[in-house]
Amino acid sequence: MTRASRRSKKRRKIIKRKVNIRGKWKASKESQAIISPKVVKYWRQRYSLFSRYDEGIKMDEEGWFSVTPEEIAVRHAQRCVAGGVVVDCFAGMGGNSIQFAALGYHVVAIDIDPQKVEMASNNAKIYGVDNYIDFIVADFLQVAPSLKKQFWSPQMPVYKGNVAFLSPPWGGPSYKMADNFTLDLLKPVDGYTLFQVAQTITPNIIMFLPRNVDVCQVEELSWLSSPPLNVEIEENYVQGYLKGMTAYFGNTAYWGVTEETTSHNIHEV
Ligand code: MGP
Ligand code: SAH
Repeated sequence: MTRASRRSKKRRKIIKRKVNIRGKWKASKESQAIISPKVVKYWRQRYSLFSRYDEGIKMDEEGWFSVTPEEIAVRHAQRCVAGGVVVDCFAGMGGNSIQFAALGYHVVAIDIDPQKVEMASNNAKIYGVDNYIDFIVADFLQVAPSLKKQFWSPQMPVYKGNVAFLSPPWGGPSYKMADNFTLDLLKPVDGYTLFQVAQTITPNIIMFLPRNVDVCQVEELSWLSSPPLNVEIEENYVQGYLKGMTAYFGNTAYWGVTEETTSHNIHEV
């Protein structure tokens, strides 16, 4: 190879590299173009929301700010009770349903918005778990009473492994304006009503709640049952940032109710 042809080969390589870099830059600009300013902050965290984001994950605006970060969703799934059915009562983009299914649970995923259910179903396919999830477009409050009959084995009507997972709307990103987020601020109904409705399905309830939630009120939910349910509350961090709090009730709680201060029941994850 002559000196001149070596130089021209090197030049071609450099030009190719420049083109590739430009291509990448263009692609990221294009994806930003469809991201509204309201959700850019969440888009920047996309891989902590869905590690397989680049494979075709679909999200809408509410989905961006509401989806449970993958690491936390994995944690929720690990805390379910072996062998049961999980009802994801507010399924959204499927962040939680996917991780429940990935751990082998059969999932009933409910959302009131048909477009969200379509996106969640698409997202579940990307993770290869759509066969383990029954998607339902419905108002959870309306369908809850019928769920037990429909999905529970008639031989084991109060099967101990079933879990109701609640990650309801918190009223948008402005939830953090409250110093103390009280349960009446949850949507579409207050936390007490929601908990009562979930209890018609199972006492094993997991609730994903804002980081500023009133933990005393959360503990009080366990007293809506007689005898009171076990309850445990944990703080959920992603890369050192507190993202939310999870309350585990019934068989999903490792610790029982203490009569001491609430902080005894709270731990970091
Ligand atoms: P955030 O506080 O809006 O974001 O939501 P972030 O990045 O912590 O911003 P910062 O500026 O406050 O530090 C944190 C997480 O809470 C989100 O990733 C969602 O998992 C969850 N989340 C937020 N909202 C508004 C909702 C909601 O309405 N419902 C549910 N189920 N989860 C929510
Ligand atoms: N955990 C989900 C996020 C849930 S956000 C995820 O990881 O993707 C809350 C969801 O509740 C929204 O998608 C909203 O459409 C849904 N929702 C609101 N009211 C509802 C109702 N009455 N019944 C069922 N779903 C409802």
